[in-house]
Amino acid sequence: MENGNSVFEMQENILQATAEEKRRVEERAQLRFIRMKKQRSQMRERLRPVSDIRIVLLGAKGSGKTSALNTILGRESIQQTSRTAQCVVGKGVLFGRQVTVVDTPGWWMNYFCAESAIFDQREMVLGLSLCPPGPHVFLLVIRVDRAFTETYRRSVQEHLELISQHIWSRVLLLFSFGDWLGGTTTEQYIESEGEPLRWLVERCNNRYHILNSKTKGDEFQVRELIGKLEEIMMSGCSSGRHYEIERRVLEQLEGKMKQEKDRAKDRLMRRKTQRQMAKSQLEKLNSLPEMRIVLIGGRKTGKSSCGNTILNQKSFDTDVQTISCAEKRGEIGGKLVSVLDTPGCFSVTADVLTASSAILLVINVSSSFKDAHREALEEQLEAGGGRLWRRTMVLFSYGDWLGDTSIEQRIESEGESLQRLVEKCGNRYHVVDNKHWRDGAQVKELMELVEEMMVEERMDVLQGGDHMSKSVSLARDVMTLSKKDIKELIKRRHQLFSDLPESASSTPDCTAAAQIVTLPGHRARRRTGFTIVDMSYIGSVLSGAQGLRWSTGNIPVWLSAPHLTLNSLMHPRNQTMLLVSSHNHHRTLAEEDTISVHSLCHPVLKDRTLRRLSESGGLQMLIDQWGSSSLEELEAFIDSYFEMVWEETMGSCQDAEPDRATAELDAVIEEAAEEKEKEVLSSIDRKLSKLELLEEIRSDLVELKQNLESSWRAIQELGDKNKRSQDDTC
Ligand SMILES: Nc1nc2c(ncn2[C@@H]2O[C@H](COP(=O)(O)OP(=O)(O)OP(=O)(O)O)[C@@H](O)[C@H]2O)c(=O)[nH]1
Ligand SMILES: [Mg+2]
Repeated sequence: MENGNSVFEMQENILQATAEEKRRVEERAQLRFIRMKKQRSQMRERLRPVSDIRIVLLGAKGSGKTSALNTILGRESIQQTSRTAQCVVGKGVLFGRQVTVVDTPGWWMNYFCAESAIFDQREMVLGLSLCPPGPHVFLLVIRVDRAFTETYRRSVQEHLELISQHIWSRVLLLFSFGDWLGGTTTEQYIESEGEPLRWLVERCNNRYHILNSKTKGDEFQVRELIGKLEEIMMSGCSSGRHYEIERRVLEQLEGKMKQEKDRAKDRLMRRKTQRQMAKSQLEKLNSLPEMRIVLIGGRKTGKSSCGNTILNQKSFDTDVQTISCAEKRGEIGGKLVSVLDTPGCFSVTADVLTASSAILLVINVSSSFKDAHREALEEQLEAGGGRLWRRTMVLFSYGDWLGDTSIEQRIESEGESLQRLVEKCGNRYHVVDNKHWRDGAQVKELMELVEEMMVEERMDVLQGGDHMSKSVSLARDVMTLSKKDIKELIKRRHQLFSDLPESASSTPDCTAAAQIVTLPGHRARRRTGFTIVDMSYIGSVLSGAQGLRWSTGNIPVWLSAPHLTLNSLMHPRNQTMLLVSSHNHHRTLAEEDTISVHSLCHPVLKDRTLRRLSESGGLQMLIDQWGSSSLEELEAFIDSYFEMVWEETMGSCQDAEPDRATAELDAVIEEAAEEKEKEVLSSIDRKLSKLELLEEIRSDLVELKQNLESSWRAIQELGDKNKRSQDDTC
């Protein structure tokens, strides 16, 4: 055994190389020290008494700027609870000089300018205006306990040059956490740290100072620093003058800031009003017994951390990159909440969503947000068909970054990309600080916001609105109705399907109570679909045995007022509040009995035509008509057909979902489920066989298309050849 005595022996050559490097560092450190002393003595010759020194502190986040301010001004250093997000100014009299120190917000040490938030970039520049008419010196604070990498070097250079490319003649490097060095001299540290730091020291013309903010009352280090600052003030081009930011630039920045503040106020007001409206809607519904949250976002935006904060436990791993979806559950304020964490850039597809799924787009508030970020998020969300925005809100992570600034200020300053995204989410947003993940108040508010967000969809479902949301969320909404309402709803739901042909064929009868209002076309389109309530049917149910028929005939109608419940609907007073779409009314009546692609794509006829189609098995007839239909019609037909399958399947599942209901509700739902079970299963079988047929036709069409394309190419080639030979002959 080479190392038989079990003592670790270093290889001789490594030892020699290390000793050699140490000797070289020592040599260079001595040379640097001598150079520094020489430069200082030259500058001291020009010293004149100074009565006023204005300083701006610059540096990455956590570099020790605020501690440096306190040490310089001889203040008690208190443990910082929040980040310095806006510039702070401190003043004091030191050794007979009036000293002003401006503390500025730092940037992430591994971020280049393009990655830093606009607000932070601008705040750093605006710091100069807090020590009018301008600073004499900039102190660039660098921690000595962190490796100084090339990335950090570039990040420092880019951020400082935001102020001016000529800033360097006024910069002094202030090494913080000086106690870390122990017996090592500053020069030895500089020489051993590597090329990026040496580059920076040279850029600052070999000006540096070490500060130990842990030693209280060490006046010597501050006196020495003030001396060095005065030397800079007298040196080279500055010779006593201060740096002044261009007045025009300053005015522009301040003007922009003011506009943003005003817009931020408006946004906040708008959000408050929206929330009030949603809350008043929510009062008419019971609170959701459970909730599902899907976290979506780019890489390293804090999705998993947000999941942990929401569930108030370390459910998701934040030390490693998330590479697959994971769902965890917990209870928040008596509500069952499940959170789905997803990998960065995960695309939301329908299969990961359930009825009460809310989507939170996680955005790191400490980073810049550009068009590319917005487009990526939009792509992620629209992978599922693009209908998810109404149940989506923005969740800003890194709330601790905001310090004493508001999220609205950030949204307004970051630019159009972020504003557009927030608007797409209906101006719904929230901030969480995952560093203080035990703070329950932030989660409580988030839960409220999510519930408010879902209210619109739930109301739509109850009133027969958006067909997609209805199919996935009716089950939960049923739970929030009173028991009487539930019975009524299930009864009517069944009746609605069986009774429809009868009500459709009956002669409409005008009553004075009904007032018909026409909806604009675009709203009508949005509202049509499988969940349209046939009011002629509801009218007859509500009016009892006498069989009151509403003047709507067989035209589907929906409720105008979101607050209407089934009970209120029964009240005669509300009959005047029913809306009806007369969209293509004449055509509806003329075509009501025809099963055609056209009638399927017709917003009003689609519902009933589909039902007839599924009953009659007349799919083949329709397929035969495709040739004469437009592509849009064909697409609409396929969409409709799938929706129908989904709707009927989900509808029956909802009826059969017993575990979250009360005993009475269980009984009602079970009864309904049994009734429907066989019918639904056989209906699914029938639909599956039709889907198979569709698939076959699709592959036939693909083949046909390919054949046509190759024939077309061949014809073109032939034509070209003929033309060429004709040309040759000429
Ligand atoms: N200071 C602070 N750090 C945070 C916050 N949120 C997340 N972090 C940190 O950011 C890093 C990344 O957080 P993750 O939650 O793993 O981010 P992710 O989006 O899940 O990352 P991927 O799954 O890899 O895409 C971790 O080191 C977190 O501690 C926050 O609000 N404040
Ligand atoms: Mg993760």
